[in-house]
Amino acid sequence: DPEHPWWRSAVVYQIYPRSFADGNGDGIGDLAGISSRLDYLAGLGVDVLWLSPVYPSPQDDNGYDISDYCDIDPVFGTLEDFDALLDGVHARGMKLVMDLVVNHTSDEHAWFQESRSSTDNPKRDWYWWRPAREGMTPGTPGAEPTNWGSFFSGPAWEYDEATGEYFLHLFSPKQPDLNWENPEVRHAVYAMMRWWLDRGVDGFRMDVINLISKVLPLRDGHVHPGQRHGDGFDLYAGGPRIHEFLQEMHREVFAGRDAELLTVGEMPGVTVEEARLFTDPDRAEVDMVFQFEHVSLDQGDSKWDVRPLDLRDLKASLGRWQAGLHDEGWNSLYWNNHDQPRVVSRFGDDGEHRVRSAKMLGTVLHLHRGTPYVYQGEELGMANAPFEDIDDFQDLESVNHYHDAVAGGADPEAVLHALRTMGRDNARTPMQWDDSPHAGFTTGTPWMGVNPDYKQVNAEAALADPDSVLAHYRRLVGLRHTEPVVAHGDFTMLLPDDPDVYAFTRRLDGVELLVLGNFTGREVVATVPEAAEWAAAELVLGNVEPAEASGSDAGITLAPWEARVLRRS
Ligand code: TEU
Ligand code: CA
Repeated sequence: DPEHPWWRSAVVYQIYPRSFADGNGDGIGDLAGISSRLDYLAGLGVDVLWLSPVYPSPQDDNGYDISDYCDIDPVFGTLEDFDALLDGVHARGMKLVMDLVVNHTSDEHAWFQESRSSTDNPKRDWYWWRPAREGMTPGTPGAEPTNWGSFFSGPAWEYDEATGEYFLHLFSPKQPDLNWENPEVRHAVYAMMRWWLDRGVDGFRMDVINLISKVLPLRDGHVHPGQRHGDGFDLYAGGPRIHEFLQEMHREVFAGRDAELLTVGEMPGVTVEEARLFTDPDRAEVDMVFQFEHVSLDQGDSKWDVRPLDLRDLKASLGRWQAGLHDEGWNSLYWNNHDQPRVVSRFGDDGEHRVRSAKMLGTVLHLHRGTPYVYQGEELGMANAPFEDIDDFQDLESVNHYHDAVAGGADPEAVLHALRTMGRDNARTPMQWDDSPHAGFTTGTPWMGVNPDYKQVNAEAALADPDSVLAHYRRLVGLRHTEPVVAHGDFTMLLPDDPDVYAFTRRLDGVELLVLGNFTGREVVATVPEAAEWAAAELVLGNVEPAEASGSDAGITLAPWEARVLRRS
């Protein structure tokens, strides 16, 4: 049914393979480990698994730097292990989506090795090579072709002595950007994508896919006060050919088989107006996008400028996305992924009310209109890690930022505070399976320390507890499958000015849901319209035993971090 594609009632589970399950005891998660945990995932009820990259890679950015698109990194296993995993996923009625990282390759990819070898190599133009700024000595500070900074600190250009030119890398110098202006590049990527689809995979999550079209000619960005680099964002995000490229990809790769597939484009900085275009089915680009607005509201000028969240901003943002894509296009819904801190620590309470607040956050997210994504461990209420000093961090983004900021005169303790709060490593501690050493993640030494809370917070304990966060997530996933109003109903935000309560209704064919979430550790009153009637309505799902007579005409009284889903028809 083209009006109701299958992914509108699906839930996706993201696996970060390095940190999920180690099958061979070398301390790093792998494909055999994932295969051994498929019953757990099927038990959660999710429809799709998305794997972060498992391709051969020097692992400079944990696999987001790919040196061979058509193989598996030995650290994760072999293509045979991959086929076995895919069979296991399909046998359980689930789908498997791969990460597609084609804004850049690794500098160790054969394409780049050729490209850098000489200025007249046939693959020279597959990447962005530029001479030094006019009048400047190549390789000296400030001689970069444009003034852009990279996402991972330092300039976005690396000088290559072999040919005396610079190459562009929006991320690390080991992640050179591919030149999508070159049709050979595009068709090589499409051929690779078809190769994976022919192998049986069910779609792609497309890494920073809105960065593939750059504004030509490449030029300097505005230098904001106090910034060392120019801001090139508007010059490389959502560039002039982005829709053309995605439509071409759709024609070349997905046409004829897209009904069974899932495509989701990761798009930093994308606006709701652009997202409508990207996800309008008639335009044949992608099914949905990952946007970043709601995970930027507790940040100032940069992600390291940490601010408290004002709940009204969160409601205004997500409410605008719900309204903006209500008739055309589709939302993806997420709190967490491998780049974000743990939501229970970020927007909830990872102390006394960890379980209850994790359930509240899951409830609010999963009752929105859109396709929810669960990031590994979120369903256990896993929290941020207690990192102490800089040696505890592994992610190049955090490590580079620390050294850069401290060299620039920042207070090391203040920088560490920001890393502990926003750092990507919070998401990357090993999955907590049980209370045995290293949480059952590995029999060896884990590549990254396990969160010491694993004795309490682990899958085995959660499976045995009907009141666990996991049991609650299983109910949320089930609700999307069984209640058409959850998948297909319309959405109305309530109480936009209330700083404490998240409230909205969903409606379809005479069925109406009211969803309430208390984002505080205090008892609060949700002053929704028709409160007394709603308080008496059927309780579909909650996270506390509701107090008797919790509703009056004045409102519904919510316990600390309470969530409630009420239904009337
Ligand atoms: O992330 C892109 C992105 O925009 C950010 O979330 C980024 O990770 C960074 O945190 C900016 O502060 C994608 C991947 O999800 C990420 O893991 C990769 O490092 C990045 O692209 C490069 O491939
Ligand atoms: Ca391993």
